[in-house]
Amino acid sequence: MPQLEAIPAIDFQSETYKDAYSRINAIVIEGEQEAYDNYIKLGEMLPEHQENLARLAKMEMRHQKGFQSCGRNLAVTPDMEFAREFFSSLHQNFKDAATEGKLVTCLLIQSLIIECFAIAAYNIYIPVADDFARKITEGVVKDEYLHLNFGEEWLKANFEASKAELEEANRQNLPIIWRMLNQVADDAHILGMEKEALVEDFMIAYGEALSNIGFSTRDIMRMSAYGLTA
Ligand code: Y39
Ligand code: FE
Ligand code: FE
Ligand code: FE
Repeated sequence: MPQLEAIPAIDFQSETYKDAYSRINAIVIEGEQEAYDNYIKLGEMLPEHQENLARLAKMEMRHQKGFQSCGRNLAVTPDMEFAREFFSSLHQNFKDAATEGKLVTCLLIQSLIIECFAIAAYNIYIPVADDFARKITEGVVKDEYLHLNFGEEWLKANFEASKAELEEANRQNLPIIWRMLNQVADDAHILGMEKEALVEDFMIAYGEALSNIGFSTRDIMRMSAYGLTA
């Protein structure tokens, strides 16, 4: 159901809330760590952008510290083992692509898919967050648009040469995002975040990114729904 139709008071101290938060908070902390690692790796693959990519990596480190403080503020211990497992498929795919020198695939995984996932999750979280976490998340989401923009700009400038690899990387990795979303839907719901809203925000951000890079509306429809029912 649309999440604005009714916003019941959320008890941030209830055991139910804190249990769900221990997983979602861990996912975000792990995600920020992997984003840091991925931008460092991208800097090695793109020496002419290394300085800029190191700045993006540093932002991810700050995000991680911010979200760790959100967990502490609620006296929640993040379930990091769950989070590492949650990211393992994407993590492996990024690692394999980096080993094979597939820069375009690495950019699609981190700067498009993961950043759009973060943008959707953070935007949907802000209105239902506790006051402390809301302020932190508002600062973080601004940075995530910069990260998405880096990937868009590079891929746009190299569109013709990247197109085939982007399509293949989308085919391999987008279904993983839908699976990840399904895995956290129940916990997200407890935090006041509806799966439908997350899917919608992700689709909008990802579709806009593909459009900015140079894909046609027809391509975007085909690509962004890939694996949605998986
Ligand atoms: O670029 C970034 O900072 C991305 C790593 C962060 C990803 C966060 C993933 C959020 C998914 C949470 C799902 C909640 C429903
Ligand atoms: Fe609901
Ligand atoms: Fe981040
Ligand atoms: Fe980011």
